[in-house]
Amino acid sequence: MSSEMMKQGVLVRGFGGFYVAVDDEGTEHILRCKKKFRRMHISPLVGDEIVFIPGEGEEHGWLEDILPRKTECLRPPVANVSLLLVVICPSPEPDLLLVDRLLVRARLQGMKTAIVVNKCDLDPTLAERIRVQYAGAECPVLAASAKQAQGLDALREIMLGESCCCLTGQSGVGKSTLLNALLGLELETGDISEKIQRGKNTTRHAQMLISKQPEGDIRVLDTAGFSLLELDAKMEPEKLRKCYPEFAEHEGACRFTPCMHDREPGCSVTAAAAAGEIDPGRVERYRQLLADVRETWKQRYN
Ligand SMILES: Nc1nc2c(ncn2[C@@H]2O[C@H](COP(=O)(O)OP(=O)(O)O)[C@@H](O)[C@H]2O)c(=O)[nH]1
Ligand SMILES: [Mg+2]
Ligand SMILES: [Zn+2]
Repeated sequence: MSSEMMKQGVLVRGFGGFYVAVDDEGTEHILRCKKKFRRMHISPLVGDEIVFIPGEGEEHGWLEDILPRKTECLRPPVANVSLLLVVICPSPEPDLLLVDRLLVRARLQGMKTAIVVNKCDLDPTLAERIRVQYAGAECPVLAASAKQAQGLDALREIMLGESCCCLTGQSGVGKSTLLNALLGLELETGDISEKIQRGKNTTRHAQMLISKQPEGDIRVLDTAGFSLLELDAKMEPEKLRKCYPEFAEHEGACRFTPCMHDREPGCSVTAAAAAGEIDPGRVERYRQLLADVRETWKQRYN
């Protein structure tokens, strides 16, 4: 095959052993996968930037190459997620331990993060309270109401130009409603799925949606599968504190070095939390996660 026939694109979904790629013009191509990938134990993932040869007529094309991945997740299987949007809302009540777990996971994988406080029509004060708590966390907090179409422009703005965004969070916080409002889609939302599936996640396979906006493309996954994931079983307890930007300036300032900022005497993080310089809730939940990570780390050798 000559190289002039090669095109670049992004994998948006897979089905029955085939893959669907979208090229720069927004055209979809159905592709077969070369055997070499199986030999190399590489599975193409939704989100992969690829090189392919388009099919002709009824013939499907060929997936030729996968470009290096910036990020990679296995559950759900997706590549190149660059921005994780953690959605919370007044009801169901925010689970901040879950939020922090997701932020840690995203950081470990090299993703940027933001918190979206949806349903601000129900409680206009929640977003500001969350903003205060996450002030040092390098995680912008955006207020939105999918129902009343509030805050959507700011949300679109941070999603623009990302190689792939993913909305995550508890069931019922309004992820599907938000995506519908943001991108003019018609994804199934709680009202329907609760009747049919008794509130279960309706989205099983990750699929990338590409929305043409006047300012560029927004690429987003339609899956909620990032929710409720455990921290990586291989995570060293020492790594956890590095996922908290609030702690950075305290590294080396504690009596013990290294300090896990747990219950050690003379801990600078403990002092900063007591003085209200770091949100005490964030520190408390960090310690809960640290206990989890330590436990998992220990059990790994049993
Ligand atoms: N009041 C209010 N309700 C909302 C808003 N966004 C979503 N909902 C409702 O919250 C419920 C769950 O929404 P859904 O999008 O299915 O949540 P998901 O499970 O996170 O995808 C539905 O009944 C929505 O109508 C909002 O901004 N304000
Ligand atoms: Mg949903
Ligand atoms: Zn310390």
